[in-house]
Amino acid sequence: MTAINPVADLSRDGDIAVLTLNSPPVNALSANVRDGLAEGFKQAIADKDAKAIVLICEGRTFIAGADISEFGGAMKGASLHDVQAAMENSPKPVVAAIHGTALGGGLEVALCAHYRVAVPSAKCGLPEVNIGLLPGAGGTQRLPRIAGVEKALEMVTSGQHVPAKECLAMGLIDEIVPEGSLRDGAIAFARKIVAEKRPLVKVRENNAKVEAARGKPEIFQNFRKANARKFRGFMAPEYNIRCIEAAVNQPFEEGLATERKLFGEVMTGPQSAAQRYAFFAERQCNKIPDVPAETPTIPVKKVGVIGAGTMGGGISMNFANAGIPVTIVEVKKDALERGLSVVRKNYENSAKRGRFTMEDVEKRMGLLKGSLNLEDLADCDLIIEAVFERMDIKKDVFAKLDKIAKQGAILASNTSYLNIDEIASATKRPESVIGLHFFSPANVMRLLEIVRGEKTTKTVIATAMQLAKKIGKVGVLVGVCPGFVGNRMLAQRSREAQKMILEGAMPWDVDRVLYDFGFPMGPFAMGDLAGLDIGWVKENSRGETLRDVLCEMDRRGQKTGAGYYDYDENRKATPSPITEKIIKDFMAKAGTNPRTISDEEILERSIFPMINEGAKILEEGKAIRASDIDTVWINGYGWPVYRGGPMYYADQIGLDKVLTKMKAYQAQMGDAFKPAALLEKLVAEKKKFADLR
Ligand code: T1G
Repeated sequence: MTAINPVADLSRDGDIAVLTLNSPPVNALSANVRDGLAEGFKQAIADKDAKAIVLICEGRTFIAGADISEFGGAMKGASLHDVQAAMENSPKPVVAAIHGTALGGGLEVALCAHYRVAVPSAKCGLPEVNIGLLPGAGGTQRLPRIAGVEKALEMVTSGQHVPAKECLAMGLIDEIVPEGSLRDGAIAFARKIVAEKRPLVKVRENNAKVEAARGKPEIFQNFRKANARKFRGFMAPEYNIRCIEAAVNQPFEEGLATERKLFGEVMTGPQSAAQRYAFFAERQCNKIPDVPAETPTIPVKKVGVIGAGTMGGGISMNFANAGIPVTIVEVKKDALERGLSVVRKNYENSAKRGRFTMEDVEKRMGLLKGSLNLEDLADCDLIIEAVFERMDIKKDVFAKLDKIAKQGAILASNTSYLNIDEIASATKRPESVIGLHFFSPANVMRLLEIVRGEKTTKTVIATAMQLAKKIGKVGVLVGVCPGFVGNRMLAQRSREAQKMILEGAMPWDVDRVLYDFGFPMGPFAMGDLAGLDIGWVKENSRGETLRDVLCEMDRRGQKTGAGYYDYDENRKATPSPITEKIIKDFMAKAGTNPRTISDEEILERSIFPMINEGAKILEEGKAIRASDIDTVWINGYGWPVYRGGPMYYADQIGLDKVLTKMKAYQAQMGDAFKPAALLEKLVAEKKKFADLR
């Protein structure tokens, strides 16, 4: 075996050369890896006793893409394009051996091999769109030549990881080899194609599938139309589509040039910078300064959930999806049965959409057991309470759990803003109490705010963070304060939204500005969706607020066909003259003369107080870093990922601008806009939130 460089070595198995990469954590195409590939292929091709070459990787995965951490800096080392050319023009067969996830540049390298084999658990994808890019090493030109235009469009704009079986069916890989025997399987395959004198297949020369789509612009028009809502505001999906169009309408080399030009545009644009920031921000959340990575964790083999309502059911689904059995406890039989039937319906809907089979539904439902007795949770490793958002009820539940749960069990509350320390005080084991704040719908939203109490142990925290990843959530560790991070900042935006519609803006003005900013919907449309009567008690309602009046009129949101908006039978919203009149009556009663509020003011008053609250959260140590706050808002509240998150956005527009505006609004509207000390400090020091470590 010859060590080519620290991350690549070349060996021979009989007449087959084997070029092996080993560059943890994911064999990303760093300068070292590209150098190792360039030199490795040069030597393997020059080796006259080697009849074919296998490219394989050690560690968890085949090459998972370009090294994103290199972007933005000067590229060193061999060019990826030269490596690909060497592979494609090799006079002897090159076989890519895939395990884990061959993604981005990794798949683009594999597409320059003459053949590809993979183990059954392997997946392939071109997920550059998720970081605001497009496959910049020929992927948009080669993939449609193998998979066809429609499949290529779907893959490059969704970033999906396609399982090996499907890759085989579409011709993306040529053979599936036994799990755990990738090296032997790839070498045997290489030997076979040498013995059979199979051709040196160059993907770039397969034009049949792209020519079949030539003169059919409707393929692209229909695709754009069908995905307009999903792609709204993003640059990268459209740029990916244009590259696939180039593969259809231009010869290969010209298509490659188009891809290179468009890649340069997205790479240097603001959206990709924000999305690459968000990619690393999400992974930073796992790094907790006082909880080392090697902190021991508690095995969670059985989970208990108290409450089978919307949240309890959704929470339970997360664990069933990960193969972890759940016992769901309710107080009343009909509530339990209703809850379980909602879960079943959710699963069956997913099966109808082809996300999984009916067999999967039964497997998941088989992991969910209903019960009317808390005592049935005695052997659970983790118990999550998802009952009414009232401290007295939660403390009562935790006091009971303290007597029932086994020693060492983790007791978690799904509270969205209540004090975890106070809840923990109802038990004799505060060290085992933690907050697990799921976001509705709990089986869909990726964010999980993990709330550490004063006495929560590092083991419990480390277990919660690990479990978040296992159930496909983005776990962000936050501190105890009303609303933790997300809802505490949301309260700032909600307050200003409610004030602005009593100063002259209408709900649909505020919603439009935030929708155009990139949120999926504004606060009023969100209120109608969730229901305006959450926490509203009819008996106590005095018609003193707009929400009271709307609820008293049974205008409780989409579910009653009217809320802030009027809804038609398809739940299409239109601004309501009834709401407008109620607002005007409120203003008349208050003696307020309506004024025109500019879109700029609506946006600033919605977002700047949130940023300011984020600064206070950092001052108080309720979030570890600014990028954690951004991760909360992107994954829990629909902040447009191409704007990086509220704190990143503030850094981009300039903290001095935020401070100046906050002071101006404070002078006009009072101390709700009083700048946080940290904001003042950073501006004085000409620093950004990103400079905080
Ligand atoms: N570059 C650099 N570091 C990366 C990386 C990458 N491409 N992918 C992962 N990491 C780091 C990550 O930061 C973390 O580091 C560790 O690896 C484990 O990641 C030319 C231009 C591969 C599915 O977009 O989707 O190719 O926190 O926690 O959950 O056309 O990582 O441990 O220090 O996510 O098992 C295209 C991105 C790049 C793939 C593994 N490729 N990565 O998931 O582990 S652009 C991607 C992922 C490109 C070409 C274009 C996932 C994963 P640390 P992890 P995981």
